[in-house]
Amino acid sequence: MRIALISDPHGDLVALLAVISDIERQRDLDEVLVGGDLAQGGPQPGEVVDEIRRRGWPSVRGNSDDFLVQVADGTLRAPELPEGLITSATWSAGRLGADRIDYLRSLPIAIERDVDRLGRVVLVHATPWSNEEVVLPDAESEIAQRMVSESGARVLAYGHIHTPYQRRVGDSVLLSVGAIAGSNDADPRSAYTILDLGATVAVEVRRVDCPKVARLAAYERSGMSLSDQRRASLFEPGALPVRSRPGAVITLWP
Ligand SMILES: [Mn+2]
Repeated sequence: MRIALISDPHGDLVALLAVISDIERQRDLDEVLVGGDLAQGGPQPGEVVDEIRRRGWPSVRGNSDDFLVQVADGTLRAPELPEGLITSATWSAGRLGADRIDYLRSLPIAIERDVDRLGRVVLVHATPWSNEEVVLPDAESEIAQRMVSESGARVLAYGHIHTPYQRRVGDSVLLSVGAIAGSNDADPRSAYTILDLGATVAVEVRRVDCPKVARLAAYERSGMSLSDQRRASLFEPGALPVRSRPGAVITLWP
């Protein structure tokens, strides 16, 4: 079974479409699963949600999806949040409208698949117990163990941290799939992961170049305000080291 895992498009349709065109060049994919954080932050929140729904790709619900639902419902209880974030989420929620907000609300916390000869494969946004907690690649082994055991997964995949990596945890594999919009590691390109699952787990991280001019133009057309800092951060490397060689296929188990 071959599954592509994508995550965190954050309303960036240009980056999502660049990743989709790379996915369409892959052979023998059985399924594409989405790790959440679909809409908040980018210039085309509605279009990103529509693209994923139209393709029938199942998604989990990220923390920023919950955030948009709360903003739309008027139930947000977080007075300490920066005003700019509230303004941006209010703009996104307005662009989404009630039907897409209901779709975000309906998303599950986890997606599970049973794979022959391997066992359960689970995708969550951040951890099995929270779609917000941050588990970095070098997290203590106790945390990595808890991730795997709470999900009961042979392979536990997550998004949220915007950097792809993989590690073995006992008899299981823990991995983060990378982000479509904005990597937090030294490679600023979009990242996603392909799993080849059977008696072994083979992981391929793919990095995809996103057309700069089109991406910036989408921000400018949207009318959303984009600080100089945020504009630069779209294309600049992040602080974390790159953990996996793009394109390399790593067989992790058994
Ligand atoms: Mn997130």
